[in-house]
Formats: sequence, C-alpha cells, structure tokens
Amino acid sequence: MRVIVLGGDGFCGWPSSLHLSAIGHEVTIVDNLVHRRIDVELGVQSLTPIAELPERLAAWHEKTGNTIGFEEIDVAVEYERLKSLIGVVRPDVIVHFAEQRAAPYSMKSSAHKRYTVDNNVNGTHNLLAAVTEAGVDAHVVHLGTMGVYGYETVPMDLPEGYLTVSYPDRNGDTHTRDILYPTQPGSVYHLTKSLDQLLFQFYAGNDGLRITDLHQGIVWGTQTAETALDPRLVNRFDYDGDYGTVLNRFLVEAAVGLPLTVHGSGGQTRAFININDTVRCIRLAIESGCEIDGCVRVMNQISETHRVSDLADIVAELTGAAVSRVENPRREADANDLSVRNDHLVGLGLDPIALRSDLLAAEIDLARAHSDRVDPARVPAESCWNRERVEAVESVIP
Ligand code: NAD
Ligand code: USQ
Repeated sequence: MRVIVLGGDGFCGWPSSLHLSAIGHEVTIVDNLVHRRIDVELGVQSLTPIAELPERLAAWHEKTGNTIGFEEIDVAVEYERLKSLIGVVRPDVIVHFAEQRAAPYSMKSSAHKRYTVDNNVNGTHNLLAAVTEAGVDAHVVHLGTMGVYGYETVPMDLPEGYLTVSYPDRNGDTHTRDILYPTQPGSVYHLTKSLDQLLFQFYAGNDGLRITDLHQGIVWGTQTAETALDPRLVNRFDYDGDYGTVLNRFLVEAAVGLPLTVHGSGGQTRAFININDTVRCIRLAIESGCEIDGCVRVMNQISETHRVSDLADIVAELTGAAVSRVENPRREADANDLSVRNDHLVGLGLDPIALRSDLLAAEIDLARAHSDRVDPARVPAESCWNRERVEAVESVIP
C-alpha cells in the first residue's frame, strides 16, 4: 500500500514508518521537524542521539535497500502543499501522528495552550479537508489518546470510543443509540484530541471518509527491530519534565541516580503500551482498514494498566532507586481505578507485551549508556496546571 505518515520523524512515527517500509509498504514521511525545534526551545535533547532526518533515511536505504520519501510540510499551516501531495501520491492510508503531544508542554503558558490548539486542531482539520478536496479514498488512521475518556473511576471497563445509552422519548418509549463516550480531558493537549473526535465524526458522516481513531495509552520503551538495525536509526527518547512520560522518566531517573518523581500519592492508574506494540497496532489498523464503513472506527490501543506508585516500586526494586513523592503540578485525581477494553486490536491479532523486568532492565542499560546526555536540571516537571497548583508546588520548595 502507499502510506503517508504525518509526524514520521517522531517517537511513534519513526519506528512505525520503518516497520511499514520493512514489510513492503511504500512510505512517505511528512514532518515539519517542530519537535526538534521544541527541544531547542526547552534546552533538552533526546536521551538517545538521534540523527537528522535525511541521515536517518539514507541509513535506512543503505541497510535495507528500501526508500522512504520525505516532505517537510507544516500540516497545520501549509494546506495547499498537503492537498497537492495527497493528490500526487494518492495514498491508500494516511497515518496521522503530527500533533503537539505533551500535556505539560500544552499547559506551560497561554502561548503554549494556543499553539497546541492551533497546531493540533488545524492540522487534523486540514488533513480531513485535503483528503475530501483531493477526492482520494485514503483510510485516515489517527493517533488519539486514552485521556479523552478522563480518569474518574467508573464502574465499567471503558468501551472503545462509544457508549450505548438508552433514553425515553416523550411518549415514554425507550430508544438506544451509541454516542461518543463523554470526554473529560485533563489538559489542553488532551482537549485537542477530544476536539479531533468531533472533526472525525463530521467528515465520516458528511463525506464518507474512512477513519480509524486509535486511543493510545502511555508509550514506553525505545527501540524496535528496525530502529536497532543501525545507530543512525535509533528512536528518540524524551525524559525531560515536559515531554518525558512517566515510566520512561522513572527508568532514566533510576539510571542516573535520581529519585523517582511520583506525583502526589501515585495512586493515578493509567494505560500503557510498549513501542513495539504501538508499531504492531499501526500495522493491524492499516491492514484491516477496508472494513470500515460509515462511522469512525475507534480502537483502544493499550496493553495493560498500572498504578504510578506500583511502577515506581517495580523500578526501585530493580535498581535500588529512591522514590520521592513530589507535590503534583497537575490538576488530576489523586487516585483512580481504570479498566479498559482492547478487544478490537486483540481480535485483529495484537498479543500485548506485558511489563517485564528484562525489558525494563534493557531500557535502564540504554539510559546508562547515554547518561552523559541527561541534564538533571531538565528532569523536574515544572509545568503547573493552574494558579492553585503553582501555589501548592511553591509552598513546598525549601
Ligand atoms: P512526537 O512529538 O515525538 O512526534 C510528533 C511528530 O509530529 C514530530 O516529529 C513533530 O515534528 C511532528 N509534527 C507536529 N506538528 C506538526 C505539524 N503541524 N506538521 C508536521 N509535523 C508536525 O510525539 P509522539 O510521541 O511520536 O506522538 C505521536 C502521536 O501519538 C501524537 O499525536 C500523540 O498524541 C500520540 N500519542 C503518543 C503517546 C506517547 O506516549 N508518546 C501516547 C498516546 C498517543
Ligand atoms: N507522573 C508522575 N511522575 C512523573 C511524570 C508523570 O507521577 O515524573 C504522573 C502524572 O501526574 C500522570 C501520569 O504519571 O498522572 C501519566 O503522566 P505522563 O506524562 O506519563 O502521561 P500523559 O501526560 O497522560 O501523556 C502521555 C503522552 C500523551 C498521551 C498520553 C496517553 O505524552 O501524548 O496521549 O500519555 S494517556 O495518558 O493514556 O492519555
């Protein structure tokens, strides 16, 4: 299949692009390289030394003989270029990773909130409008987030996208329908993913676009079979207080002798997925896409759920690291239960990778190998969700 990967230079997009190319798909990456500029803005660098994208692509060709195309396009701004590329490539599938994806970054200031909304909502809408205007029957596969459901404890396994509701009409007869699960985003970033859902619902209904929205959990791990082929293909690994995600942060903190930064009580339960499963799920979503008809297909892309404090305890036991309970900069429930259905992807063949000590140990080894690249000053999570959180965090600074 011809596949355009929007955001193909990023943490999930790069290994997915390589895997799709390895199994014979014709891949074109679109990226405006903004995450590399955000690294400069934040004064951080990926734990792993990532090559420039042209060098990555040349290394891939050298190692495998496969060619991946690249177009530097800002999908949120350069609508005409995006539309024309879609018209020329006539892709069977467009995978959309190209969004600002860090919740703490989205909450740093009004400017960061506005950038995140402008970038993510315009990017998604430009894509849908361009596919429609170009008249190309491409299956759009979007990376959404589990965070659209919110994290209040509910007495059910979270369904995949839709909630079946029954309600009485004015004659007292009962009607049943599926509605989008009520969203409860916990940050401006998660809010943009909630807005994306409405854009998808509209274009699926109005223009018959074939759309899969993958509600992904927190990704952990770094390397895949393809990124491990050559040091120039290494995947990025964010550990800093804005872009680092919780388990990858704990692994780096442990590797460099810092305490594990558990926010609040650590009772937050979240869904997780290893990067190797992310890549498999993208393949499964793409290769099963012809069956979609009429409404948006939503699949929960998760392998398992864990409580943050349990993850800290597992990493501490493996490494002897200290666990530090820090004031939570986020406005979120201190503790929640979470149980999630992932029947769709399991039904398509996903065999989820569970957290295992050998996999965690491999990540810690990787972090130790690159420990000279870790800047301890960039580890604390300093982006506070609101004034009340600023005051709470400042009140405990010694
Ligand atoms: P990332 O920041 O590493 O990758 C995103 C890529 O998109 C970057 O290379 C960036 O330069 C590019 N990009 C952003 N805006 C763009 C624009 N306007 N035009 C062109 N390119 C643009 O993030 P990631 O971790 O790879 O996440 C990819 C997607 O997966 C995101 O949509 C994110 O919401 C979703 N997701 C990620 C995780 C996770 O834990 N990393 C979990 C769930 C969902
Ligand atoms: N946390 C800590 N200590 C840390 C960092 C985080 O206790 O050092 C806590 C947070 O307070 C939160 C939980 O860990 O309760 C998860 O935080 P995270 O940064 O790992 O995840 P999140 O902000 O939700 O965002 C990440 C990705 C995002 C994706 C989302 C999936 O950055 O792109 O959408 O995971 S999900 O969480 O399922 O919505």
